[in-house]
Amino acid sequence: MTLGFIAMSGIRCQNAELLEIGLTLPGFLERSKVIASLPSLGLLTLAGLTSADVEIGYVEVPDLAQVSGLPGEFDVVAISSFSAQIKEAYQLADRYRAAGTLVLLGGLHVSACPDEAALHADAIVIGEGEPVWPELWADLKACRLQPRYNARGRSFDLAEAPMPRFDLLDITRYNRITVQTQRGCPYNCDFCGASIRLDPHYKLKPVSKVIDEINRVRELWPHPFIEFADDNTFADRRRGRELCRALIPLGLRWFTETDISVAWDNELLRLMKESGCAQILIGLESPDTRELEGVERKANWKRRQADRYREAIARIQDAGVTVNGCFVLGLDQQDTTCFDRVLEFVRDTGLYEVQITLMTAFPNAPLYGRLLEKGRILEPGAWEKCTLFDINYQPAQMSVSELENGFRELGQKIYDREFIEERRRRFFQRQNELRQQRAVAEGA
Ligand code: B12
Repeated sequence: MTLGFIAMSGIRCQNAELLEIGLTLPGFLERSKVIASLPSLGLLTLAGLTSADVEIGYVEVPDLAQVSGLPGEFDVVAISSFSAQIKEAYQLADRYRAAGTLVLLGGLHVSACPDEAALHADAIVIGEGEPVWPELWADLKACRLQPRYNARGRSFDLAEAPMPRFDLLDITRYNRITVQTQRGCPYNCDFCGASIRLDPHYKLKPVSKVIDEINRVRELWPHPFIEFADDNTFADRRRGRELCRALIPLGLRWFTETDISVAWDNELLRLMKESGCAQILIGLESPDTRELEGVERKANWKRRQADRYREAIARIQDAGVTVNGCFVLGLDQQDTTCFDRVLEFVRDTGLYEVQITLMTAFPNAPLYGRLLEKGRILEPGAWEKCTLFDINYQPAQMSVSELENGFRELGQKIYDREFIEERRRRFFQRQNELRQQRAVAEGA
């Protein structure tokens, strides 16, 4: 039997003007170029759980419009899903089913909208794939495939994680490879549509397993750049230190997403730098305490951190780790003055990298239900707008065009080449100063 893992890859943006600007603004472009070529770790992971008698292929489809017919012939296909590309995934699923191929659908969007997805698949998986994949395949082989496999409530223990099939990739096509060290997040942000929506637990993969996975990547690519496909790598700082210690001998360069609390752990910062951390991405969301009210739903955690954002960024960057500060524009507490505040904050702090996105109502996030109830979702079901660069809801204190224009203008300022270079220069100058100070102190 042949099984094709089909990744709907690439980046998405419906707003033609932003897309156009994206092509000329280095900041937008650089990050897009870097991330657009990441493989689907979810599918490689399921491939690692698939029995050896199944012949496996892995295909990426960055743009379905460029594919006439099918991107590969298989008996069964497993297609992954994010909201932004789900309509393409459904089209492809329909094409495969018309050709007599069995279609399996899973992933974040399918888990959020199972009834919709079921119309395009022979079987769907809700939640994490691992807990139900072996059972699904046993049923499939015995010709008793069920229409739904629900993994909710069957939290997968990452100590049991299979080795992702990195060997299925043409490794020369990628500038980074993803490895996952944890799933979930101890916090619950209103707009978050990431892995916490598959399984609510914050869970960690044993460090030895992470290292085995990286070593597997290194067999294919001796000096890889690793992007951890995590939601909050260092929420557990003790284990974070353990992870970094184990990474040091590998001589890697790596990137991850985490929260601001790393700033207060000097030992962790030192180990991050020593183990090759090139950058951490932190969801700051807004520089303004008032605007962060209620964003984190469990304990208003983000609002409570904001007063110390400036000091925290300085501490992390002083440790030699660059910060990619992420801001969400269009929060309910924001009015048209929010754009200037973000710009000023970026200027003051000298954030090395900045990512601005529009608040987005993903179908699996609490925000979506809240806005739908209030009639603020502009076009229910327009999942193609779930790109972080398109507006799919009525902002509370701005018009849609005010938000769109403010966002575009802020992007033009933040991604202005000179401004980027100025921030980078400032980072390296400060590193030099600190090096000199250390040399003086050591000499004394
Ligand atoms: C790596 C990544 C990418 C890569 C994806 C590469 C690829 N082809 O998969 C790239 C850079 C291309 C990318 C692009 C985009 N991304 Co992205 N990305 C991520 C990131 C950082 C990690 C995802 C990951 O690898 N998770 C680990 C794997 C193991 O989990 P998983 O994919 O969910 O798979 C598990 C289950 O879902 C399930 N499963 C998945 N697929 C299938 C299929 C079947 C058949 C079955 C049975 C099970 C199953 O089993 C897996 C194991 O349990 C997350 C943020 C995060 N920290 O999670 C954002 C994230 C997924 N991205 C997001 C977004 C918005 C985008 C873009 C729209 C951005 C843009 N404007 O272009 C595009 C969409 C592109 C597209 N083609 O759809 C959102 C999605 C929210 C949502 N609900 O849809 C996230 C959560 C980030 C965020 N800010 O909210 N992204």
